[in-house]
Amino acid sequence: MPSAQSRDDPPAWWTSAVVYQIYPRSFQDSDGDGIGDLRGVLQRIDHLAELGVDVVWFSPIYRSPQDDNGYDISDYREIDPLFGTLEDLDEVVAALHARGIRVVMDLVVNHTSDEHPWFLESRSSKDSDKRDWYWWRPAREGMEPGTRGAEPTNWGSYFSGPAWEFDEATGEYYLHLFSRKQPDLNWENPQVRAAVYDMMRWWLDRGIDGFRMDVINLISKSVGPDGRLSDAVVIDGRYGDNREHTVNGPRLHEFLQEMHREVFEGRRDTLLLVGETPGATVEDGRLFTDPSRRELDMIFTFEHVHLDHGPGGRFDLRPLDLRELKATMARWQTGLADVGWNSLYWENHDQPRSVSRFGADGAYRRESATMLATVLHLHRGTPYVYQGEELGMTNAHFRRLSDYRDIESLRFAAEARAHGTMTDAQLVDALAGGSRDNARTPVQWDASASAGFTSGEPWIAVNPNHVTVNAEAERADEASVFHHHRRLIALRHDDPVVQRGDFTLVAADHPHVYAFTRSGGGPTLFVAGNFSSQPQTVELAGVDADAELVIANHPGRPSITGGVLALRPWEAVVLRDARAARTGDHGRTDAAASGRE
Ligand code: ISL
Repeated sequence: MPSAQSRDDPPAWWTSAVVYQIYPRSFQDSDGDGIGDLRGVLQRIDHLAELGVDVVWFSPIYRSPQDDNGYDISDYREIDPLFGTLEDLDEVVAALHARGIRVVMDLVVNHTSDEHPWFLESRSSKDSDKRDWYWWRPAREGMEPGTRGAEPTNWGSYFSGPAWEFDEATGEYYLHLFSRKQPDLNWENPQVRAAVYDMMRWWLDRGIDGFRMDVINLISKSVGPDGRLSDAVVIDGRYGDNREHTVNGPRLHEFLQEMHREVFEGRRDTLLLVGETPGATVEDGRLFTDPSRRELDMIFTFEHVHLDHGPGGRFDLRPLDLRELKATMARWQTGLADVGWNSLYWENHDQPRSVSRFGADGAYRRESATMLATVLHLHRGTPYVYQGEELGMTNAHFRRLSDYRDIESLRFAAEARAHGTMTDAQLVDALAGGSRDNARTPVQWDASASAGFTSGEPWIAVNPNHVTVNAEAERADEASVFHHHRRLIALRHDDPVVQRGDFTLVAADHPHVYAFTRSGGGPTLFVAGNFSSQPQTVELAGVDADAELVIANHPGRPSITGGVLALRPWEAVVLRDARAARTGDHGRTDAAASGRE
């Protein structure tokens, strides 16, 4: 059976771990200002402990003007007063550690806020000793500085519009791949790298257990050539595609290996290092996560969450072809089977809610959310549960542009209106499908006025379906999305086949059923999920009619006749090889498995 590291290494602790992502702004408010905070997290630690997660990843809580909800940092060593204080964080870390839960911080070092002292000094003068800490360039030759088209390159920003901002004071432009308030750091400058590494060591010395590295594969750039003009709205047809010059640049692996030497040497075994790498391929994933290269433990791929993107990207969603999803996931499973490691996710603070996007968030919300979770958690890799995913929280279904808060969505709407590329009705539909705000509505704790999230006015509307979709109701129902996640997490902790068994896709061409096996290190597991509202059948060679039912999301046993499994709408099952069940290796009952004792 292949290992996550070289074959004779003991498995790393995170090969059997599950990570829970907290987007603090929307998790739990404790002081009534309508924004989640660290003391609010303290109120919900029992929820995390009952779920059984091993790690909590906090989206940024550092001091920030909040232009991009904290992904624009103005002081890496201070907590923004919105979220509390360093002492509050110390208390949260201690409380989580006391429950055996590690803490990972979000590391945003491709860019800072334009209010960071480094940038304020850099922009103060062309002769500033920090001028070269960012990317400054004069206007395109022969063009009047500050006029449209005079930007140094034709690059577009991920948040619509140009990727260069003109600075009147020094008559030059600075690069920002994201918002104009998020200037890109110049990683070519060794002083920048040294300052980042020093900050990272400071956080590790404070007792955190690792980093989720924001767009870390953008830090090495070739700033000069124009990008291809494309009709992709996300890069905007009026601006060039910067990605060929900014994704996985020439010195990226050099920088990551230097970071490893400067920051992680001697601390490795206890840490979790996960890179967010938009545009990374399986081949890149092998380079990033091969332990012998000492770069990262795992990365977030985007290939599977871009399959339903039309030419217009996230705001142009198309129906997903399950066969493409299966092929993509399988490619990553096999590509990292013998070296490196996968992260596993359906959603996060940047993605729509998976039960709305890939499932059916109406009549079959519970079934489709539990089916999606089963399929994801039974893959080989480290699963990430995004806050509310364990409750089957759905998209916001906002119908007014004024309900949106996310800069990416608001900038897209402003550009679309300015250029008349969409009517407001088309915009509302585009945002309702793809906006990041879908995942940023407050966590729904109970059926009370603001879902138990705040006693004040929430910064973004609470989903009205919180009256039925909430943690309190989920906890009371053994067959709920919450308890199903709890059982999946427990299964990962208990079963070495789940942790590290080989993945083999089955029935790859089936348009509605996602089926695979996991084998090696224990009895083979058969996994199948019905991605449709209609009954389906699938042939599972080798599965016996009396196979042990390990986990299910429908009552009773599924019908298995002659190796053919019949699945009810959105049904998911995990079956364990019958031979093992006959020898009594695993005493779980069917009823316990499906939570219908
Ligand atoms: O999800 C995306 C691509 O499909 C983008 O919306 C997202 O901006 C990109 O994945 C990078 O995300 C990270 O960096 C951004 C920040 O806005 C995101 O929240 C963060 O996850 C800039 O820091």
